[in-house]
Parts: sequence; C-alpha cells; structure tokens
Amino acid sequence: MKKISIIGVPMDLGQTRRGVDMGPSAMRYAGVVERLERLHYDIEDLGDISIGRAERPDDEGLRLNLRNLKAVAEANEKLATVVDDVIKRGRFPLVLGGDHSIAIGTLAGVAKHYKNLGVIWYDAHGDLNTAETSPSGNIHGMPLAASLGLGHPALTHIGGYSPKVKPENIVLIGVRSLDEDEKRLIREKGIKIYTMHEVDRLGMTTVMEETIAYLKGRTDGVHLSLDLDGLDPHDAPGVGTPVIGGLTYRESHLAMEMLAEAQLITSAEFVEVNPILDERNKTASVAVGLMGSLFGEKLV
Ligand code: 6HN
Ligand code: MN
Ligand code: MN
Ligand code: MN
Repeated sequence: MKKISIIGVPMDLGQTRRGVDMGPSAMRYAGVVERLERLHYDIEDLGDISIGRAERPDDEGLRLNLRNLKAVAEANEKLATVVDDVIKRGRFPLVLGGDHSIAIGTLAGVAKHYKNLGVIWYDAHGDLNTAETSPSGNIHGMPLAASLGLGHPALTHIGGYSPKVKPENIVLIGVRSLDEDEKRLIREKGIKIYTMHEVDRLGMTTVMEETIAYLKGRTDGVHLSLDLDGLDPHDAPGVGTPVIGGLTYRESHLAMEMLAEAQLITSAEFVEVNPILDERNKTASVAVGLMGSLFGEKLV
C-alpha cells in the first residue's frame, strides 16, 4: 500500500488525565509526515476529527460507569466514517490519538472492509473492561471489549454493526496489567496473548514470528492498535497509565520491522501519547520512529 491518510483524533474524554488530546500535534511536530514521505509514500494529512465537549458534570455517563459516554460515542462515530472513507479511496488509515477509546471508532471504520479482520493489540493493558467490570469508568480501558461486542450498545454499535472482531483473530502483546474480569474474559474467549512473561521467555523475534504466522493463516487484513504504554515508561514516559517492566524501544522497533517485512498490516493507530507528561516530546518521537519502521524504514 503506497498511499497513507493521517487522521488526528485529539480525544481525552476516555480517561481523566489532561494532555493526551495534544498527542496528534506532538506526533506531527515529531515529523510524521516528513518521515513517511521520505519513504516515498503518498501522504495525505486529513487534520483532526473534532471532539465534542463533555457535558459537565456528565451525570448520565457517571451513573453508568462510562465517563463521558455521549461525547466519546459521538467522536467515534465521526472517526468511523472518516476511516471508512479513507479505505474506500484505496488508502491506508493511520490514526493518531488521543486516548485508546478511539480504537472503537477506528475498528468500526475498518472492520466492515474485511471478513476476518485480525487485530494486534500492543499494550500494557487488555482494554477488555465493560461498565460492569471497569474499576475506573474510563472508556479507554474498554475499546477491545466493545469491538468484541461486549458492553454498552452506544459503544458496541458504532458504525451500526457489531461485533467488529472475533476473539480468535486478536493477539495481545506486551500485557502486564489486567483486571480480574479481563483475565477471565481472555481465558473464556481463548484470546491469544503474549504477556511480558512470554516476551521475556521467547524473545520478541519468536513472539512476532508466531503472531504473524497465526494471523496470516486466518485473517484477510490486520489492524495494529499500538498503545505507547506498551513500551516501558523509560522509553515512553509520556503516557497517562504507565506500567513498569514494559517492552523496550529496541523490541518495539524489531516488532515493527518484522510486521513491515511480513506486509501484514492494513491499518494502524498510535495512541495515548501525552505531551504534558512527556520529556521533551520523547514519546511522540518514539511513536513516529516506530511508524517509520512499520512502513519499511531500514538502517542501510
Ligand atoms: N489504556 N484497566 C484499567 C482500567 O481503568 O480499565 C486501565 C486501562 C488503561 C487503558 O491504557 O488504554
Ligand atoms: Mn490501551
Ligand atoms: Mn495501555
Ligand atoms: Mn533503558
């Protein structure tokens, strides 16, 4: 795929820390367009999706344990439409977040174009909560569940259909923080997962070889949802929910390079970059570097 469309989603309503809405600007400032143009892609920057303000106080959302539900759902409907249109025009959607709640809209726009969409969820977390299981009420902890059809209809039916993805087409990588009900769901649904334990034991090369072989055989497109908190906070400090003991910068580049080689990925999003919590835009720069590797950048 030689044509990429960049879509910014300045969303911060899926969690409570300020600043993640500036993620798209930070990644643009870190040179995402120039970086990919150097690789001879046709780049189109569609700018940012407008995010509605949350009604304050958002009583209905709080009552449901779904903070800012209405504004999050509305923004995701918009995002789904834009992503859908990008794919219809034969282009690769590259979505810049924003908190991880935007994966609901990205997947809603993507999944209708595939019979068996695969998803690689690169994250410290499982993002498999629903209102019933969430300890925080933050929707950024729920997008993978919503895409499986679990949770409130305002989230599961974005784009007018559900589910977006089957449990057997998902691979989680880098996980090291799960709530009890998320663990139960992963076991019950048989979702493939490489926690940090498996990454340490097998090494990233084997993890990616297995992931690629697994998804190649069963899917007709693969979405990469990369939460920067999948990386260790040492390498990606600008995130709202850091967890120590994460994937390194080098492991992550290796993963992206192997995905590039396999030509597996058909859409992608990079989320949870928070410039206010960052050190000199390091996390946005790391994100853009990973995009470079994902799109085929080589050292020599
Ligand atoms: N993320 N499991 C926690 C929750 O509140 O549901 C953390 C979620 C983090 C979500 O990083 O995208
Ligand atoms: Mn996440
Ligand atoms: Mn996370
Ligand atoms: Mn280090």
